[in-house]
Amino acid sequence: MLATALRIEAADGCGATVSDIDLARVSDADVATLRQALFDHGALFFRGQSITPEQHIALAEKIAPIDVNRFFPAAPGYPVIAKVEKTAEQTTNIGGGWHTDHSYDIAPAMGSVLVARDLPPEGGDTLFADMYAAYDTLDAETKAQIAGLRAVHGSDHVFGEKGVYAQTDQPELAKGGVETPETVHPVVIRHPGSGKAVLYVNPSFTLRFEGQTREESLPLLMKLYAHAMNPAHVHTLVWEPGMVAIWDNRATWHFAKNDYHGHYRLMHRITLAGCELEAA
Ligand SMILES: O=C(O)CCC(=O)C(=O)O
Ligand SMILES: [Fe+2]
Repeated sequence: MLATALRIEAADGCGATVSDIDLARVSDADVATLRQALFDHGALFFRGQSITPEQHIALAEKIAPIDVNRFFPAAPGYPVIAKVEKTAEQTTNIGGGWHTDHSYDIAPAMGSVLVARDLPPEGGDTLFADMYAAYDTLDAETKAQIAGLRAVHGSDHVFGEKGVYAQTDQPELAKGGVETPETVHPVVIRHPGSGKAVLYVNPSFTLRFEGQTREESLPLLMKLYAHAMNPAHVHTLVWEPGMVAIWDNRATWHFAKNDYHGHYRLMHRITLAGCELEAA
């Protein structure tokens, strides 16, 4: 099949908008273009889509093998689709802090394909931060300080029996008993798809630098986090019904805003499998 003439335009702050494409029917050539654009831009946003759960699965499988998230409840009838849901009664949302998914895994998920199924009348935007830019714009001294460092990541403090979600009204996310070992990754990774250096620590799952306590690690971690949150490198994605976003977990962070209390929001997420990460 021939590639369609899809258009890719850099979005403000982070990511790119893709138009002139129907995600219900993508050719192999389109997928190759999209995969490279994803690695280069970190996130891709598609307006005006209307894909079924079956088409969502088919699209994800063309990009990468599916990695079923062990903490999220599945969409009824679709074990590989995770429900990212907040009811009108709940006060806590999923992903309501800066993070990148699965950094606690030995081979962290490459990315996600998220579909907007049911949106609140307003609010519920998702922010994306560009971790290539976060690394590139660090001063030379900080770059030298983090070169060769590795960091420990974990999930028990978030998804464990005594973790964050267990104490909220999203308790089904806390799968007590699924003990997850800590994982170590380089602080600056070489992105496996683009070859570029990326800052790979995040406020939700990074615990400390290897060989240091959390207390010893915090001053530098906080400095890196504050730098990465620079609004110049952040895009605010305002969702529309049916809209699709695909992000790369190695090149971006994301943050789901929780500003629509009293309204329902449902997203369908398919997580894409990734690989072990190497130092830049
Ligand atoms: O609901 C969203 O916009 C994103 C939530 C999130 O963090 C995720 O699906 O990984
Ligand atoms: Fe997330």
